[in-house]
Amino acid sequence: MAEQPTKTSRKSEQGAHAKRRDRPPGPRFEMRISTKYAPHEPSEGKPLTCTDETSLKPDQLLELYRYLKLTRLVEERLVNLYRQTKVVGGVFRSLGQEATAVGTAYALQPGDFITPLIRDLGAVLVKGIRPRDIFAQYMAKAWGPSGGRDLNIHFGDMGKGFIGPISHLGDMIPVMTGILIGARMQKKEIVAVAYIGDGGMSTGAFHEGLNFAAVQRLPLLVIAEYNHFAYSTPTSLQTACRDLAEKAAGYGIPSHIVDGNDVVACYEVTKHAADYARRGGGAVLIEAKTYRRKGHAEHDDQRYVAPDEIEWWEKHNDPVDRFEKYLLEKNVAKQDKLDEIVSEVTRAIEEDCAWAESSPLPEGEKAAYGVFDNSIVPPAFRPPVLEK
Ligand SMILES: Cc1ncc(C[n+]2csc(CCOP(=O)(O)OP(=O)(O)O)c2C)c(N)n1
Ligand SMILES: [Mg+2]
Repeated sequence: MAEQPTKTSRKSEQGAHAKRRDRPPGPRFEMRISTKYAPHEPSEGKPLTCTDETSLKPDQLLELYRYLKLTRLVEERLVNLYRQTKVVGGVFRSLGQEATAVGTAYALQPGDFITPLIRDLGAVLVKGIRPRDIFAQYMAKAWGPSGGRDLNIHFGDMGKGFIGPISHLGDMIPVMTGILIGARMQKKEIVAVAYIGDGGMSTGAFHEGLNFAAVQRLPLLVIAEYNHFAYSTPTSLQTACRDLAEKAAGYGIPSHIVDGNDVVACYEVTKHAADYARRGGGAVLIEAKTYRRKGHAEHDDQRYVAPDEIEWWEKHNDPVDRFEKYLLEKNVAKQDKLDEIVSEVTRAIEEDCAWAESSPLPEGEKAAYGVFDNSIVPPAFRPPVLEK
């Protein structure tokens, strides 16, 4: 007959289980929100610039400036194309929040992965996608990255670490979690960044994905863009939290609040979080405080926005103006150097746009190919009986 466990041995067994359940060790509840790079009021009425504390070298700062201008000017060109009815679908601007996408993506290593959303064109450009691909994609041209099958930033480039997003908000969080599990199995040390809006954070997929990443201690950085709106819904009607960063406590992961209009702060905070994640610390939530100065897309007349609000942000808290002031005040460059960068960017955009405009539209029947793996699923054509 098997020996009955004594009271003491049952107790020690429970102790072992309890120990295993007690992961990770540490205090029971700790709100780990770093506000080192959070927005602050301008001192003595001085205009805002960028954070002083940076490890970036002058060449890198100028490269950041180039990406900021590139993002803004590519989008301006897209608006022109839209007004000429050359764009298929909508144009989604990141006007006023370019520093978030550019600064965060610039902190990554070439092998790291991102999945952007519609306000993150800057991150796509930092990852090495050329403006010509963006123009051709928005115009649904045959030479575009999806060959006219999809629009705007709905394409990807695995080689460059750019996972194309699908429209369903929140769903890319579990996808990036899967990418990181795959990388871990292949013993690849990469970090992945998933961008999400204040609206997208209210989805079930966001919660499930981030919870799993946290439990698995995966190096996932979630950049939560607090830009005050989801379509016309203000963030105050989206969440009862004051700061999106508070949500990290529910997953047991650290979070940061960063001034999303300070490109240097966005870089620094992401660099710090990426180092932590790469060292095995696990997932991090970074909330970038910013403001969406255009409507959801070009068709949106923003009638729901309070009077003068957009003008206030344009005049007092524009990320490009702030960084220009910073570069000039810190003597990183003189005005003529900045003008030279803008001329070069403008020239590149003209060339790339002309190339994209010269592309043909795709042939209709080709759209049936390359949607599924055609070695498994044959392309679907309309049965002749329906043609009549
Ligand atoms: C699950 C899901 N619900 C609704 C939509 C429709 N939709 C597309 S963008 C958008 C607003 C998103 O707001 P936010 O997440 O704050 O991002 P922002 O546009 O401000 O960058 C909505 C509701 C969607 N694509 N997916
Ligand atoms: Mg939003």
